[in-house]
Amino acid sequence: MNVTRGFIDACEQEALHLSGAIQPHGALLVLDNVARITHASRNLPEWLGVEAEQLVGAPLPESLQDAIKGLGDASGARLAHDAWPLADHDVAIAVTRGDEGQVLIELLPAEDSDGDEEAPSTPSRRESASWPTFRSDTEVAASRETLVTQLRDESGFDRVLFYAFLPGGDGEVLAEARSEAAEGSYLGLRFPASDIPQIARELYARNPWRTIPNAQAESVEVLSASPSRPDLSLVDLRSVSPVHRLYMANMGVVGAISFPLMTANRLAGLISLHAYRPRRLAPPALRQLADKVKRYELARRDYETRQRMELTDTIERRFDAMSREVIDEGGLEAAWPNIGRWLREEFAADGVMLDNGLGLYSDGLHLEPEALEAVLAWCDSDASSTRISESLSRECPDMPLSEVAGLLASEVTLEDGRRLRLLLCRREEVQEVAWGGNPDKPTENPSGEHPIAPRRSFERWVEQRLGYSRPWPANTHLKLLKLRVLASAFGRDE
Ligand code: BLA
Repeated sequence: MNVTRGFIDACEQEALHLSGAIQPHGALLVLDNVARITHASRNLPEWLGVEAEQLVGAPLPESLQDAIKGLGDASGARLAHDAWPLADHDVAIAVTRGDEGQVLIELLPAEDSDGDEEAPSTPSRRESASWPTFRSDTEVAASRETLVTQLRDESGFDRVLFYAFLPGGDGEVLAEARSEAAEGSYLGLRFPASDIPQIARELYARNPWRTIPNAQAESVEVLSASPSRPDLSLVDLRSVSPVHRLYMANMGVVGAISFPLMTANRLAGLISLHAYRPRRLAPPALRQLADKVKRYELARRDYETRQRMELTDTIERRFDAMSREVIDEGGLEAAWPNIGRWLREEFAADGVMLDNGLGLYSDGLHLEPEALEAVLAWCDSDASSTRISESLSRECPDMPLSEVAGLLASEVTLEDGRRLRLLLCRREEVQEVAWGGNPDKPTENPSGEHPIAPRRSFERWVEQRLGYSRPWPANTHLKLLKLRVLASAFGRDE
């Protein structure tokens, strides 16, 4: 049996939102939609001076009733009170509307803290509402550096990582800021997708941040009126998965904060803050850091939209010129020497093949007939009109040995029903990928104390990747979409 696979599957099944427990630095009350307490954390006496057992089934105590006034009805609606007078001191309160209409009330310390000590508060500065205008990829990269450095300075954490996901779910550290306490660098390293299960990614996409002030602290049980556990999807106090606590311990990390990086409503990465001792920030400081991340995100999205528009424009102009050339030459056969060369340059490919239903043209690196047949069958096995691969030998195992490792395939149906197919080919280039630990060993079983545990070593581990081409650039999809501009000209052949 593949033990590692089994373990990862088990992690993917862990219902994080139904842990039935919270982290001990705060307390939780859950109200149903008729404002009766259905769940209460066992540590409530420290906060309200009342036993959790007495609260379950009762209405919300008077001292908190005003705190939930004005909460919207939509799931995910939030209210924040940074200093709410409770008994003899101020607490922070986060109120959230759950998916079933319930009200989630988190009571939190109003001050930042370093271990048992109260930490000097993060200075609260008013940030401007505007965001910068980036003019080049270099400026975007420089602003990532600035962002992680500012987050480290303002949070007092030891290491800040800008961690971006790649198409398959693995992630890469694109920027890093660290204090003297942080040994070694994670910059440029990749981490396997299994380090952050899908269910955790979905939760991070729905919350403004995930905080773990002390991964070593014991969690606190949440008491229920019924056998059902509360849904803690939108509760930041949610207890930490035992697997992730071990992972953090293996990395030497005690305190963590993650901020989501979103692209088109999908989690595209995380900014991850590490502390080597317990460290907790109060909501105003967290909001300030989250605002900084948001402003970077807005600027980046704005830049990408402008880039896409400019690129669409220039591609259209170049594609128009090509289609005029085919028409001027009287058909594809006569124009092919120029068109073939141009397509290779446009897509930075080592070769191109074009089948317009009347003839097959090729230039440079190409698939031999048997390999071509296997690749076309692979293309047809998918409903989409485009296929992109950086490793055909892996994705299309029926293909006989070929020099072609990377492929872009696109098909367009012409007006007369003929199928026009374009295949762009790249040869293999041996690549080195640096991982944070061996990605084939996401787990280890060193002590027997836990059946299996996350890997222990995050040392740079270099993989030589065979059978891959250089990755196709991010704007490839855009170009393939615009190929339709060329299709009718490419269909001409007399
Ligand atoms: C969560 N895993 C996370 C989080 C990060 C990582 C950032 C978010 C919580 C946090 O802020 O700590 C992973 N941390 C990283 C990576 C880097 C980093 C890649 O700093 C790179 C520098 N983890 C495993 C395995 C499993 C697993 C094998 O290694 C199980 C399959 C699980 N990771 C796991 C779980 C969570 C998690 C369950 C959710 C923790 C929670 O929110 O309770």
